Amino acid sequence: MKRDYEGDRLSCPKGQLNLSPPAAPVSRRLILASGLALAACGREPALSQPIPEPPLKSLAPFPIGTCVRAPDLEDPAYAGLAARHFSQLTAEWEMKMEYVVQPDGSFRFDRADAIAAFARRNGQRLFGHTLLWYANEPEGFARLDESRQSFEGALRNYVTAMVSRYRGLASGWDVINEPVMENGEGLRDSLWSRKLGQTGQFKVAFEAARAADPAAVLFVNDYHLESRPAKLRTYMTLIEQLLKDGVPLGGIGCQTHCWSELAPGAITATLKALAGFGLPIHLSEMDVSTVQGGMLANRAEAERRQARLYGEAIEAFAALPERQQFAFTVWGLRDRDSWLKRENAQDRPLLFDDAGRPKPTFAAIVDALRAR
Ligand code: 9MR
Repeated sequence: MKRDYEGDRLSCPKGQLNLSPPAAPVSRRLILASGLALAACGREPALSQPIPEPPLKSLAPFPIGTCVRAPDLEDPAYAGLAARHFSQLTAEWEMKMEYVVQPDGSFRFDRADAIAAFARRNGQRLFGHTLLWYANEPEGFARLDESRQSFEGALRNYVTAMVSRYRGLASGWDVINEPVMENGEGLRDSLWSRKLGQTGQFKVAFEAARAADPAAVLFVNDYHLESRPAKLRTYMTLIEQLLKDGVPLGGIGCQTHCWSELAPGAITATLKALAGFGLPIHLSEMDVSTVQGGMLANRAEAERRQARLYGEAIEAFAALPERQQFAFTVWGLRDRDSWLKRENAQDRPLLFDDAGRPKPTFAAIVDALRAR
């Protein structure tokens, strides 16, 4: 169905807010092992036909996701990896306000729609990321300096537009992203908290999302929970408070951006602690930097530890009660696609190398999935 979204804006030209909801929604080890097995029965694979690695999604009993960027889906190699291995897609940045909200207050959905269409074609779930984020304070909102009521109305309108547009395809949404301060000593100050109050911002965003799609699981999501105890404590206190306030929080995100030197066991302990609330858990953005933490001098060791961390994360996730296994998501496909590689070209944080070949991290995941 073709829809016209020209009318979706933060506010109408007279400065009055458009509060009406929009229209209805629209291993390496493994490869060697298989080769040896075939050789043993006298049927060696021809060199020109490498044994394909198994699709991760066929091995995982829970949804397994990655983030993607719309223009990259035009590249057959990238699209092939995304479709073959993953059963859930998160937009890396094209469903954020920074892309969607234009300076004049209008919304653009072209790239999010392209990702949604790709997911639909490939029988994948879409995960919505992210509605309210301290790092996104678009001009269109910042200029709304009228009464609190109009700011709140504009935020409700935005959340309603986003969530209802992908209703039925998006299994869940990060409603609040990264609410906890870097040092873990409290909640972040942002445009949203200043205008609506710490509690008010959560209430508005969650309630609008719930009304727009009662079936979507609504998440709070944060990072460095496994490496900063203060951050985990504050995050858990916030979750407790949201539940006490009756906010329709339905799931807990644990981004899991980490580095090779992270202590073994930290990811497991964090997931266990978060699972104590009984809500679904999304391990939502995993990558393991091989350069952060100073291991650059010993790349081989960094990569061994990195593979072990991926394996540990899968084991810990698979050990959660089944009803709490929302999804396990890695933050990108090939190393060269990673935001970390843009920060340090030497980094190799993901499951596939620059050429799209599976790495030992991939094998570690396969092994952990098979060992369940
Ligand atoms: O990986 C994302 C990068 O490409 C974007 O430029 C950036 C800003 O939108 O966001 C990155 O993704 C972040 C995610 O949305 C929230 N958690 C941290 C991720 C890495 O910075």
